[in-house]
Amino acid sequence: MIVANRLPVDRHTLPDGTLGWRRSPGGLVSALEPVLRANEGAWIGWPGGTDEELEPFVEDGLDLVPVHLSAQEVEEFYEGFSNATLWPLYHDVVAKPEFHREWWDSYVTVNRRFAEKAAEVAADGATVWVHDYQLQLVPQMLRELRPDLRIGFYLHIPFPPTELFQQLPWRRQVLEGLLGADLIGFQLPGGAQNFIRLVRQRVGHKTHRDLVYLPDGRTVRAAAFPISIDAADFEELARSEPVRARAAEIREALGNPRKVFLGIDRLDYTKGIYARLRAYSELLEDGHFDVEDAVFVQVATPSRERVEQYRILRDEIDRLVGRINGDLGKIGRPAISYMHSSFPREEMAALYRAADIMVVTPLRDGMNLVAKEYVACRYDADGALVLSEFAGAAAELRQAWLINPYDINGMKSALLEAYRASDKERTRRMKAMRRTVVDHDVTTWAAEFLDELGQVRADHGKTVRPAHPS
Ligand code: GDG
Repeated sequence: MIVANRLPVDRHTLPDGTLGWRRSPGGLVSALEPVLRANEGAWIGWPGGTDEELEPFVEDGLDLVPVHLSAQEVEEFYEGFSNATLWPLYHDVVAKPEFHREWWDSYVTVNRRFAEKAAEVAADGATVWVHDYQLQLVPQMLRELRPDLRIGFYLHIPFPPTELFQQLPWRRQVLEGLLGADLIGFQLPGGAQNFIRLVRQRVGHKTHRDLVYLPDGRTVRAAAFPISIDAADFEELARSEPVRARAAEIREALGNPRKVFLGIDRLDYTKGIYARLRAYSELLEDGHFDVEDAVFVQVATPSRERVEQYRILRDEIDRLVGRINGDLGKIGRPAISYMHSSFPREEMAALYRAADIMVVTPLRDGMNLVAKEYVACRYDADGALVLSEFAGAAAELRQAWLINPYDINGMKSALLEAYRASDKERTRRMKAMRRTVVDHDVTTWAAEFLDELGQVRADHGKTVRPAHPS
């Protein structure tokens, strides 16, 4: 069973005007879908919206179990504690986290609702995989209700260093919440180490390497499982005739410049969009190339638009792009081609195909799937990736042009190097990165986590108790 903040489907209006469901795009859904089907599993999550309280339903053969959120809970649990407290705190405090006691209360209430729903639906001895920062209390709450379950937890975002995590007024409760799991997965070994250290310091449990020994005899393992993408699926899409034609059309529409730079991000302050565009505009100002030679295509997918920090960011980027284009653009030749919208997957693949240089410069990012998707789409082993050292992906994609996103001059040099790189150099780097992405795709990721989850209970856990009383 999967427990995640959102269900893997979105509401949409059918041609006859009635409401239906559409599978939300994304690697996580594709990776977990076959596992769920093979095990007759269910997916528990919020269906979006606050109006109706839905009953469990089946969509395209998947058992979906909705958890209802009220408008106030969306504000306090989701936009508040999840996205304005935990999100900035876990991303190096790049924005100031807000701490409000009523947001925390709502986080506890909603986590309990998810746990109760999971306890109600899970079969005896089932494996439950809980996802991400919105649901960190669920493992412990669920274990109390259903000690027979095997519980895994995966954090998609970074787990912060102890110095930052300590700011959280409810730090102990969060650590104890997570410790309800048998296995806790992080993107990088550093996150797992931060967690183990905190558990030792703050909760006082004994630890050894990646294991935590609890007083009740249970053992919890914390380890890294870097997430990936469905690489074959992306490559197939990129190779398809319509996507190739669309990629050519995009370059044509941009005026067939020599080089196309590309950024694709949720419009989020962790993604480093502002500094990236500034660095690029300075290269134009310095005269390294001009708007006839190159264009920067920036797609900023609308995100969390009701959270204040995100509204401020949107205005800042709007102003910056306006200023750069006003200062440096020519008729029919903007310096930056900026879109604040989201696109279908086919269009994303066409953009990846159309781009010579992919620019991924987050200030902090758990993994960054966009970097891996770009690599997967470059089946001709051409194209350059400029990648922040502070994205989890940098641990695997060592052959990218790695940059420190706080160092504007360093970023400018890397962009220029990527712009000027020889065919041979680009191919050498891209080939190596493609091997990494193809060898370790999202299916391997899910299989490794679930295998390990099986092992932990067998090796270190208490004997699984008999079926829970029904
Ligand atoms: C979190 C962590 C971690 C984006 N715009 C459109 C669109 N996307 C897709 C991309 C990619 C996904 O959204 C974004 O994933 P990222 O990894 O880049 O970033 P987050 O959303 O912050 O994800 C991150 C991830 O979880 C997984 O664990 O890597 O570090 O922050 O797949 O392609 N897809 C479509 N239209 C768009 O306009 N169809």
